[in-house]
Amino acid sequence: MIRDLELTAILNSRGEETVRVTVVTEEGRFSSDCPCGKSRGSAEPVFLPVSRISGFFPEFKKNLIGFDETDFESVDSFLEEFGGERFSKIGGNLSIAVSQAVLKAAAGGDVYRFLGGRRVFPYPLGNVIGGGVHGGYTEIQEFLVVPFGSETLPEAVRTNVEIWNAVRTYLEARGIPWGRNDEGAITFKAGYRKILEILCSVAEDYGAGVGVDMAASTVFENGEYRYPSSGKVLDPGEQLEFVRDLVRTFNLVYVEDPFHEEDFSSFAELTRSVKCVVCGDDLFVTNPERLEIGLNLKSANGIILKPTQAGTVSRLFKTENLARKKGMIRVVSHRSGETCDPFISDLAVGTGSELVKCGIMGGERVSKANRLLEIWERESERGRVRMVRVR
Ligand code: 2PG
Ligand code: MG
Repeated sequence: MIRDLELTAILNSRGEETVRVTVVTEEGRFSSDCPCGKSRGSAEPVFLPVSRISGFFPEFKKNLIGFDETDFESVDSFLEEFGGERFSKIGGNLSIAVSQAVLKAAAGGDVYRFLGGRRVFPYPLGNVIGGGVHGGYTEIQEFLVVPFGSETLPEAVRTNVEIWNAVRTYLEARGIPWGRNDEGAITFKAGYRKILEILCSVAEDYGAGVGVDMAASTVFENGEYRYPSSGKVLDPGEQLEFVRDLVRTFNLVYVEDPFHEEDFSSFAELTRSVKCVVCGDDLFVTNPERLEIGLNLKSANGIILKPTQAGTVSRLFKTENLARKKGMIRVVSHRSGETCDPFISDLAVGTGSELVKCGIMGGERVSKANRLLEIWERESERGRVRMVRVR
């Protein structure tokens, strides 16, 4: 039974205030944190300032005391109903922190086991070079790698780190100044073509595939896609050509949010015409109703799953179930403003998802990789484990 809930105002990796919720039951104390995104879909839950949440939390928590934590779905139903439209009454940030902490309490320990996962592991989709609203010199937000050549999780994690270091070494050897952005991705002054040339040649040495998150809603203004760093202004048709050309020229294996979040039909045209994962993030915002629209229009073959977009874990599972039944590539994902809570690693293994987007460098990113390594270690001792088959 839930005996008490505690709220702590903590900081995320950008130094912004966020919430940690601790659920107290007879079995112990179970905490979870809420991360925060910068390239947010407009249909995402509303986040409330932590100071406001602190004000109503003492009254709010009375509603949850007495719930059976093992029936986490009932807690989630309460949060969804009481939270109102897009969780605007209680804050999607409070809601997901409560929901995750209750799931941890229900599991009584290992969330991935509670969810039934233990045999297949996701490939870590690693952000090597960055830009866009996360910081950098190009409008494309993330230049990613998938270590498909690796047969074990430890090898895959190591490969991503080696690729990140190889890019750093390349830049240092040429005296090119570089930095790190919100997600620990490398930033340096270069256009997207040069970046892709460098990353593709490094990735090839490691048998890894290359992808991008274009977070295209962030460059969309008055019906056009704007790329000030190269002076490009593209209408939707030209954007489609631009993305298609990128996929073909650089043999990309993964493209996330190549179009504005309401443009389901350009997504569908791209998905029809290229052979790679076309993934919807701001497009679907882990929302089952938006996924239904995308499935009817055949807009994408991949979907980002972010707890913060769903507002409760049950709502995420609803979207995830639908995506799995339809054979989509499921990508459990971190946010740019993260904490060290490795919850998404359990979620990725627990749901048997194909990919987990969790970054490569920085304590808040490494915490996810370390949890995956811990699960791998334990489960491989118990029997056969393998990387999920993606291609
Ligand atoms: C994304 C995410 C994570 P943010 O767009 O996929 O990489 O960014 O958390 O800023 O929305
Ligand atoms: Mg994205």
